Amino acid sequence: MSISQGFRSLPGYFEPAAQIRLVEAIRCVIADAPLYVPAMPKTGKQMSVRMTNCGSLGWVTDKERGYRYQAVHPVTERPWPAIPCALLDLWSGVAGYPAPPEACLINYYSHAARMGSHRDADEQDFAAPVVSVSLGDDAVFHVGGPGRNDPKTRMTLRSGDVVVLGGDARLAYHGIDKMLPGTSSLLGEGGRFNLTLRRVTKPGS
Ligand code: MD3
Ligand code: FE
Repeated sequence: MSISQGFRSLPGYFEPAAQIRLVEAIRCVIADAPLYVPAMPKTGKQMSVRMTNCGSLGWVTDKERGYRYQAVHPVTERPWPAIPCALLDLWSGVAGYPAPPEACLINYYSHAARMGSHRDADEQDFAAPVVSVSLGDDAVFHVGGPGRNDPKTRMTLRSGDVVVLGGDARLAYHGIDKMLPGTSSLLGEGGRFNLTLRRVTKPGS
């Protein structure tokens, strides 16, 4: 089965100046809602990616309560900051969905970080796509199909790239195999931010 129907890649969607403005907005979010160390459900094994969110809901995970969306930061217990306007505009432009995103998950990858193959299935509304923005160093990404063992395609995600995951691709397995250090000068500290915009609830529910 092909995921190509719902997988839309928009390489270089954000030009360099727009990437710089987006990073500034993300740093403002992180000043209010610091990156924290997520842990796997049950085992408590720490993930190598650091996370935070903006929006009315944020995706979090810890040993005791597992994967979920919640309205407050797990450490500060404050509401998440608002989603920056540039990201709401992005959603309006590419999502093809009649309601705004509720969550923007911010993942930070150091050079050693990766993300194992998984599906994004904690949302109530799979009719809405996931919209992803990459900022900073390149990363090798894989996407397969709805089954864990379906054949995978690998590609490089670069700074400024946007990917829209809808249709068949919405529930495809995917992950980040490795970082390619030193491939971008956008972030002084190196590494990579990935932003994923998501609709969590069905509009009007
Ligand atoms: C394909 N993030 O946060 S973004 C995640 O680069 C996540 O941080 C990765 O997977 C990252 O859940 C990949 C691209 C992406 C996002 C969602 C998808 C690809 C996807 C959902 C279905 C299929
Ligand atoms: Fe994912």
